[in-house]
Amino acid sequence: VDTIKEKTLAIIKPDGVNGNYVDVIKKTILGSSFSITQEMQLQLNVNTVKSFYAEHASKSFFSGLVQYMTSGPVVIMVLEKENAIADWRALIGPTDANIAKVTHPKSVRAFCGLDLQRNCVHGSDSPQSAAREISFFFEKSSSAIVSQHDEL
Ligand code: DGI
Repeated sequence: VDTIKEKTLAIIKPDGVNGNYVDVIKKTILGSSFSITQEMQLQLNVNTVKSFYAEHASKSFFSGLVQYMTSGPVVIMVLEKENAIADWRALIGPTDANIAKVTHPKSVRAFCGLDLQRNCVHGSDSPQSAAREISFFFEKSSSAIVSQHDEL
């Protein structure tokens, strides 16, 4: 039986990389039947984070979010499996890591996240976001953005 594979974008945020969670998160990903089809480690710059999170530009937490996401290297991956978008969101748990620890203790944000802002990982929230976010980082036509970084 053919299954229809789907792709989503995952980011291990600076607190995850800094806390040495990259290997355990990748093990969790691979142990949950995802394949990692693309991966790179980058130091994001301010303009890239502002563009990536443009939908939140008017929010009170935006400047903190930009500061946080540029505070150290991130690992950006494309994950693939059937139902990848919803399954990765379920695996990472609620946005606020402190809530995740209570309501979803086995989630990724529960074991490696610190709080609402420093929640360790990102996952695309819809097919539209996944398509946009994957091309944002990985399409050749978007290399103008990625080439502003020092790829590590
Ligand atoms: O899709 P999510 O990452 O779960 O959440 P989102 O798209 O609503 O928000 C993007 C990121 O912005 C989120 O991972 C953490 C941060 N954020 C969201 N809401 C708040 C927030 N940070 C702070 N400090 N306060 C918020 O209310």
